[in-house]
Amino acid sequence: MMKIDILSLFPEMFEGFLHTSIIKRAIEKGVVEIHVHDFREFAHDRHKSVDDTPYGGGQGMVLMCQPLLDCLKTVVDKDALVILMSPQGQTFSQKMAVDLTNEKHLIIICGHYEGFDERIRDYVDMEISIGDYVLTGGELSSMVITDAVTRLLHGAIREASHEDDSFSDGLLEYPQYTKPAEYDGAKVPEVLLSGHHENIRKWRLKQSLKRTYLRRPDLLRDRAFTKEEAKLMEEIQAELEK
Ligand code: 4GY
Repeated sequence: MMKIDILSLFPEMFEGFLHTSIIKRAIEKGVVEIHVHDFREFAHDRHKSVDDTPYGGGQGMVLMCQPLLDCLKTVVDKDALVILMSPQGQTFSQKMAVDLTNEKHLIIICGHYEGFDERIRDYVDMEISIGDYVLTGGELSSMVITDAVTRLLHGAIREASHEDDSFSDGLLEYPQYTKPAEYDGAKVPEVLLSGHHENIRKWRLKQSLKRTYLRRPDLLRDRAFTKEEAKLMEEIQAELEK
């Protein structure tokens, strides 16, 4: 059982997320325990302030240490990995999601509107960005991390159903089809109807390689190709030159 505590000024943003689909089921099954904490509750003044003007002047406000770190103290334990969501962190990846499944307890800090007092980082183990763009807050980012990690935990989804994911083997997924065998004149590739499992496996591997080569060549840059993959790559390049 993994525990995830999320510190946010907008706990209502998590309502739909925690009560839908695979995340809802993972919580019901006891695969993960997720709690959202409103750190505004730890503000001491009558306006419940969580931010203040920046020293040195300038636009906007800065999240202050006290409410956030007092809230953190109520959830932290010896097993906790404290994560700060920000565009200045390491870019999130499937590998990071897999690595995080080894943790017992994640604490994820979400800012909103403004930056963090730099001293908050003294209490943080890891800073993660979900990509090079700026959101209004870290809430969506924390849901991205929580979602990607939770679905990998044992019992969250059908075992081995994530071994075929794009990225799990460093390649994009092959094209998939379901009934009917012909829709509006567009046919399902013959090999998939053949029942010939070895031919299907090879076709899928080739499609994965081709799709990755065309859409995400960066993923192939330092890949150690198997003999079979190297041969398929030559076929793909020859076919594309025609
Ligand atoms: N990108 N990855 C991100 C983000 C919002 C101002 C600091 C991101 O993770 N978080 O854009 N966060 C900002 C808003 C305060 C967080």
